[in-house]
Amino acid sequence: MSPRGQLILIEGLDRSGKSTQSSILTAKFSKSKLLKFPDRTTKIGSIINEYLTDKSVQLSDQSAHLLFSANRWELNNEIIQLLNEGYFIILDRYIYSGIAYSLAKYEFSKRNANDSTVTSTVDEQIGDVNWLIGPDLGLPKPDLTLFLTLDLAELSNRKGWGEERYELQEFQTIVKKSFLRILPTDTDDSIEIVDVNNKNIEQVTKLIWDIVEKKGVNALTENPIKKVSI
Ligand code: FDM
Ligand code: MG
Repeated sequence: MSPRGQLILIEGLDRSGKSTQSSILTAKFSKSKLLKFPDRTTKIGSIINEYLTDKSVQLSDQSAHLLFSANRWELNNEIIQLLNEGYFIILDRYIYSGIAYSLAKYEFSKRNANDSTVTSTVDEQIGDVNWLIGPDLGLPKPDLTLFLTLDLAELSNRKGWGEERYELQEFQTIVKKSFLRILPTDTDDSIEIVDVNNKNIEQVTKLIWDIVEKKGVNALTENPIKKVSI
C-alpha cells in the first residue's frame, strides 16, 4: 500500500483559538482536509446543533454523549479513505472533547447537588471515564493531538463568548480540569499540551508547526492507521 496522510487533532476549550489554528494548519498541507466536530451538517449533527443552540431541547446526558460519538462514526469511513488517499486530516475537536465535556457535566451537577437548594440527579455513567470512552473505541486514533490551553480569565474576554450551552465561565473551569485529567500526556507521546497564554496567532501557529515537524507528522507515513483503544 502507498504511504498515507496523517491525522492531526487540535483540542481545546471554547474560544481557545483552535478553529483558527486548525484552518491555518490545514492550509500548510497541499493535500488536506479540515473536519470539525461536532459536524453539524450530518443527520445526527443537526440534532446536536439543536441541542447546543436551543437550551429548551432536553436530552439525557447519556444520549447527548452517545450522539456526539455517533457523529464521529458518521465520518469514520471518510476519514480512513482520505488518509489512505494521502490526505492530511486536521480535526477541530474529537474524542477528548467528548469525554471532557461529559465529565464536566457530571462534576458540575455534583456541585449543584451538594447545594441544598437544588435537587439534581447525578448519572454515574457520565462520571465514569471507562463508560465515556466506550462508544469511541475503534475510531481512527490521531497521530498527533495538541491541546490548546490558556487561563480562564483570558478566555472569557474573547469574542463570541456565552452564546451556546456550555459557555459559562464556571463550567469552562471544570472542562479545563477534565481535559487535563483525561489526557494521558505521561504515557502517550502523541499528545502534547500547548500553552497559548499571551501569544498571538502567529506565535501559536509557529509553536504548533514546530511540534508537527518534531513529531514527524508533516510527511506521509507507512504506519498503519491507529485505533482508539483503552
Ligand atoms: N462537545 C464537542 C461535546 O460536548 N462533545 C463532543 O464530543 C464534542 C466534539 O460541543 F461546547 C461540545 C464542545 C462545545 C460544543 O463545539 C460545540 P464547537 O467547537 O464550539 O462547535
Ligand atoms: Mg463553541
